[in-house]
Amino acid sequence: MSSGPSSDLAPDLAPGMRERISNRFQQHFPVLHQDLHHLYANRFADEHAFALWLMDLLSITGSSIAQRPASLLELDQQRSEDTQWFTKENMLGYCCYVDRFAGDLKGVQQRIPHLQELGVTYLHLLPFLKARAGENDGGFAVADFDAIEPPLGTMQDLEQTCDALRQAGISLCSDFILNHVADDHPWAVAAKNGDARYRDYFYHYPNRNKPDAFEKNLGQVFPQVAPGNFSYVSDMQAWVWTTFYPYQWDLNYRNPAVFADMAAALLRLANRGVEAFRLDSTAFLWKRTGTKCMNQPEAHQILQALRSLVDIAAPGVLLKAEAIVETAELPAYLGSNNEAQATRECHLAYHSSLMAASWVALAEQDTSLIRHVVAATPAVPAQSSWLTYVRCHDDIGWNVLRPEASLEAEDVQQRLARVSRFYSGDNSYNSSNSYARGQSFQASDANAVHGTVGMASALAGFSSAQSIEEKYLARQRLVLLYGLSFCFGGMPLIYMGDELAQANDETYQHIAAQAADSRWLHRPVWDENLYQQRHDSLSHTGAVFNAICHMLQIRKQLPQLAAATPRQLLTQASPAVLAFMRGSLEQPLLYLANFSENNVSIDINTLLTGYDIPAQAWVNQLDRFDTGATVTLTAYAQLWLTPK
Ligand code: OTU
Repeated sequence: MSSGPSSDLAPDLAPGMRERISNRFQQHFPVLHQDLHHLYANRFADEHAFALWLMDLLSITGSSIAQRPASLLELDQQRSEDTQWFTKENMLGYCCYVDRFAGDLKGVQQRIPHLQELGVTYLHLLPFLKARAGENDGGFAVADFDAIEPPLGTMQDLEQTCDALRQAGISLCSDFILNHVADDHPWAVAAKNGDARYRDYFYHYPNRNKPDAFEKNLGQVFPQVAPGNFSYVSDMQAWVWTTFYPYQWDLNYRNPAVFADMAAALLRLANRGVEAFRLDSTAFLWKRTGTKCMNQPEAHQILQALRSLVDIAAPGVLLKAEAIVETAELPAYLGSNNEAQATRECHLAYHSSLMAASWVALAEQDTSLIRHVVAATPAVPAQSSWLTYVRCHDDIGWNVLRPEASLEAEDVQQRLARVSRFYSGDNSYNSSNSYARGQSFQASDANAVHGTVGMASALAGFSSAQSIEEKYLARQRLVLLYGLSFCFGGMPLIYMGDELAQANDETYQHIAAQAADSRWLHRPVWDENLYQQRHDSLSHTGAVFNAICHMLQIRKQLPQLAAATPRQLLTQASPAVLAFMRGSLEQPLLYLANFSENNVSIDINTLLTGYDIPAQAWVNQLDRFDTGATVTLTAYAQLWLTPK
């Protein structure tokens, strides 16, 4: 399609570009059409009306391409030629709040050297778009998708920051909060003012009949501070669906205008230079009576339609699903390889079960539960990847592990509650003292299982450690969990402060807008003093920083650790040890990790029973020492073994 009516849309396109765009359109439009038809055709009077709406959406997409800066078109092209770019063994994420990390967006640019020292290639900046005035859930209540939260800078600063990061080989990831908007977003304001068009952007009910019917099956994200899923809004004279805080109004994706407006907002941000979007709360996008209103097929269709649009208009851009759901529900967010019906959805998805289970393994000094999680994790479709992590800005939610926990004899509730108590520093755990110094999140009693808050270092025992031995063990635990996130297969993400073993921040308790939400315990401000200590290997911080950087250096040289490389759980190890193989039988990498405080010996030949791998000598890539057939793992030690 080298000529035709669309020719004057983007007259300055580089040679070949028009054809490439046309190819993308031909490749992805059928899927887009199918998804949108399925979701929305019934909202229109007839097929013709639906087609007109779709044309509108395509024209927005076309203008988005026409307005896309040349450098980003170039990036799109590079990435279409190397679609595995984000799955490589050198990919490393870093996650932080703009203000807490660096003051503002300009400040982020000043911190590029730190990111480069770690080898970061992907920077997730927590919400920085203009947020609701007053309380706003750390920016997760967005008032304007086209403006930056004023203290953090301007749109121009965002563009410059994207640019500067790109020059440094780092992709900027922005949250895109697509499940809800703030109650002072213009759409919500219009709805409150009685504008029928915008009332239909939200779910609202004149009385409690429907809300009560829904509530029978719904969970609660913030049971203490925001119980229930509906809030009465007197201006609307209605109950509005608010899954999270009452000021976060769920968007009504049954309305095609919502989809179109949100897609357009995403494409505008992509044209500013944002290279990845963390799609917040994806599980909640579609509501259906009689269900938990999570993981509905239509939620996946919405994401697949967004993916098609991005593949057409900005194929260099990544979509990352944030769906904190049970292991079995996770893979669908990455699409499927199913021959009959392959689908493309998000490029990346958080592996929250793996994260939570790694903390359970530490607390229990036993890997039974995490083994179930690993066993339940299928290979991901081509060109997609897990996002592996140790901590993030949210609580560690234990409930996602219920299916795996129920495979074992102990009562699920008791077991997870015990873990939760352990991390809040309860000394009655296993008759030994708990080293952890976190807190329970949104739990009203000690036997409720919701989540745990606290910085990784506090949960791993730094804050309580007195002796050199205790400090050493705390470091080992933290490094153990990061090592797992580096080896599992996925893009690992460092949560700001963990690389410096930064402690909890108790000050939130005195800040009115934060006091009710203990997740602020683990959202500290960057600690310049610790940063200055990072090369002092005699300091706590220095030892952790050094260990993390060392693992990352080694990881980059091991193609077995790329996200797409196969993984086999090895079951013939002691209960305290998690073991899996990455790579091929010809070039395997064995990952062995001791989640207990005791020394454990492992016979490698026994471990490899059933695999066609010859008895041979192995080298631990972490220290370059050779090992014999029997290896001993000291407290919380890990080995990354390759054949000698
Ligand atoms: C997401 O979180 C964000 O990560 C939170 O920071 C926001 O508060 C929330 O959405 C609303 O925007 O379940 O899949 O249990 O894990 O709120 C969405 C607390 C979520 C978070 C939960 C979460």
